[in-house]
Amino acid sequence: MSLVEEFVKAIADLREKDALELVKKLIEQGVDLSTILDGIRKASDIIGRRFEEGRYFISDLIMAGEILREITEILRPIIVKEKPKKIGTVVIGTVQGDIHDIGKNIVVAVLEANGFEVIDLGVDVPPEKFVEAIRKHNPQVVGLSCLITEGIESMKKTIDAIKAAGLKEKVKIIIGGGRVDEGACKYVGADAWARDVQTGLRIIKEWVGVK
Ligand code: B12
Repeated sequence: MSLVEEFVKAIADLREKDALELVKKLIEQGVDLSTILDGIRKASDIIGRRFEEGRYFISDLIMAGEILREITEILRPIIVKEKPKKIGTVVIGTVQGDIHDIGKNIVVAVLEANGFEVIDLGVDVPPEKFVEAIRKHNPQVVGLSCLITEGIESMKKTIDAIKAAGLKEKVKIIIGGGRVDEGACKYVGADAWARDVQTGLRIIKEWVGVK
């Protein structure tokens, strides 16, 4: 089994100590961030499946959340190496009804590391908060995160509120997280969607005119 596979298994089996040691080893060995993030995604999917099958309970999801949060903290220094020149502003948040934030926090760190000023509105963010933040911070891009099915409806309500406030022409909107796809993107009226941070970063950079 490769070190990455061991890492995926340790997270999926909720072996906290092993998972944290393995992520440190992966960093030491120079394994790139996208490979590590891909491993985290695979492990999350296994955990999610075990939860759906009734093999894991809510307490296990909480444990998984804690392990993933600690891993993100260990990864932070390799994401944020130095302060780059500012290339744009992004308002981001997890939509109303959804409290998942580990993936969003990774997106925030990666955007900041690439020169974006990020206004992070947190979790369970109502549509009017997004509208208020767009008026206040004048971003080029708005990012909506959602991991649960109900979140799709919240994304639609958020984008409808942005349109109703007459602000849609001023911003590009990207949706992200495990539940999004092309269909969801069309349904909610977003400009783009991404299920991983690298794709999201590429799209957002294109929007602000940076390669
Ligand atoms: C950990 C976890 C939790 C933790 C979250 C802790 C936290 N602070 O976030 C806790 C215990 C709180 C939790 C609660 C619940 N959870 Co939960 N949870 C998970 C789990 C196992 C991992 C999520 C995670 O952090 N993954 C790791 C990160 C790094 O990945 P990510 O979030 O996908 O982010 C990446 C990309 O998606 C992308 N991205 C994310 N956001 C954005 C935004 C933009 C703009 C862009 C560009 C990209 C982007 O970039 C990130 C990095 O690459 C998932 C399983 C899964 N497959 O996702 C279930 C899962 C999301 N949870 C689920 C459920 C059902 C729940 C609960 C309803 C359980 C319950 N009965 O109470 C509650 C929901 C509460 C609520 N109202 O939100 C379901 C959702 C199913 C569905 N279809 O709706 C899942 C899929 C598990 C499953 N298969 O059943 N959960």
